[in-house]
Amino acid sequence: MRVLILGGDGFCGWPTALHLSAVGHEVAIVDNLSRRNIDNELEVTSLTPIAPMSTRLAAWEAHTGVAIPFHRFDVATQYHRLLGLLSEFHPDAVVHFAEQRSAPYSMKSSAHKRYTVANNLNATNSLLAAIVEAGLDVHVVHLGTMGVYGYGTAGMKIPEGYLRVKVETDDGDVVEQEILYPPNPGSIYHLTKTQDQLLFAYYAKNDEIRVTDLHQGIVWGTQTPETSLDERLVNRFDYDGDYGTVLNRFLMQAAVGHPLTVHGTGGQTRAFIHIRDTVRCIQLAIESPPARGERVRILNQMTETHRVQDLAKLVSSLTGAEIAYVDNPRNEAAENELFVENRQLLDLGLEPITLAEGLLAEVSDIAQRYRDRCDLEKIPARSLWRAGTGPGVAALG
Ligand code: NAD
Ligand code: USQ
Repeated sequence: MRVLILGGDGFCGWPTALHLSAVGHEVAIVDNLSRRNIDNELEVTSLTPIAPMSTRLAAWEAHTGVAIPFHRFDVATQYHRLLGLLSEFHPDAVVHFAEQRSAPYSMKSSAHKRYTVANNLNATNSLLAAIVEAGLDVHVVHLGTMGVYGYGTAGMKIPEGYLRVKVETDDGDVVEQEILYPPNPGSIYHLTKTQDQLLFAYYAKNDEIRVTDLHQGIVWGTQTPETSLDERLVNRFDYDGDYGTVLNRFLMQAAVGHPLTVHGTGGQTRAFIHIRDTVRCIQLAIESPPARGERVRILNQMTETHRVQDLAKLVSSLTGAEIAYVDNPRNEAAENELFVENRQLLDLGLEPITLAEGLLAEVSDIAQRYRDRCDLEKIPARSLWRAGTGPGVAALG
């Protein structure tokens, strides 16, 4: 298949591009390098030394003989570049990662809120409008988030996208329907993902665009077999207070001797998936597309749920790291249960990598190896969900 990867320089996009290329798909990448520019803005770098794009691509070609074309432009604002590329490359599938993905970054200021909304919604709408204008039958595979559901349940498993409801009509009959699970975002970033869902539902209904929306949990780990081939192919590892996600942060903190920064009581339960399973899930999704005219296919892309305090205790037991319970900078439930349905990807053949198998290798291979590149100043999470709250300002509530 011909596969266009939007956001193919990022943490999930780069290993996905290499994996799909390795299994024989014809891959091209689009990225505006905004993530690298945000590193400049935040004055931080990936813990792993990521190579410039041309070096990455040359290394891949040297190892495999396969060239991956790279197009540097902004999917949200350079509509005609996108339209031209779609018409010329004629992809069977487009994998859409090209969004601002950090919740703390999206909450830093009104400018960051506006950027995140404009970038994410325009990227998604431009892609869908361009597919319609180009007259193509393309399968769009989008990376959504578990956070569209919120993280609470009424004691049931969170279903894969749609909730079966019974409604009483005016004449007393009971009608059963499936509706999009009620959105309940916890940040401006997560809000954009709930709005993406409506764009997909509309274009699937009106234009019969085939869409798979992968509601992904928190990705942990760094390397895949392809990115491990050569240091020039190494994947990025974000550890800073804005882009670092919780488990990778704990692994890095343990490696540099920093206490593990548990927000609040650590009673928050979240869904997780290893990066090697991410790339495999995307392959499974593009290789089993929905039919034209089918409603948006929604899959929960996660393999395990864990409570933040349990993750901290696990990393501490493996490494001897101290645990620090810090005031939570976010406005989120202090405690929640989380049960998630993920049958569809398992039925397609996913064999999950568990935390138990992968954690120690990650600590020694990546966090220890690159620990000297860590800037300790960048570890605290300083982005506040509400002005006048958070670390050093409010007591835990
Ligand atoms: P990332 O920031 O590392 O990668 C996103 C890439 O898209 C970057 O290279 C960036 O430069 C590019 N990009 C952003 N806006 C663009 C635009 N307008 N035009 C062109 N390129 C643009 O993020 P990631 O961790 O790889 O996440 C990829 C996707 O997966 C995101 O949509 C994110 O919401 C989703 N996701 C990520 C995680 C996670 O834990 N990392 C979990 C669930 C879902
Ligand atoms: N947390 C800590 N300590 C830290 C960092 C985070 O306790 O040092 C807590 C947070 O308060 C939160 C939880 O860990 O309760 C998860 O935070 P996170 O930064 O790991 O994840 P999140 O902000 O939810 O975002 C990440 C990705 C996002 C993706 C989402 C999937 O950045 O792109 O959509 O995970 S999910 O969480 O399932 O919605």
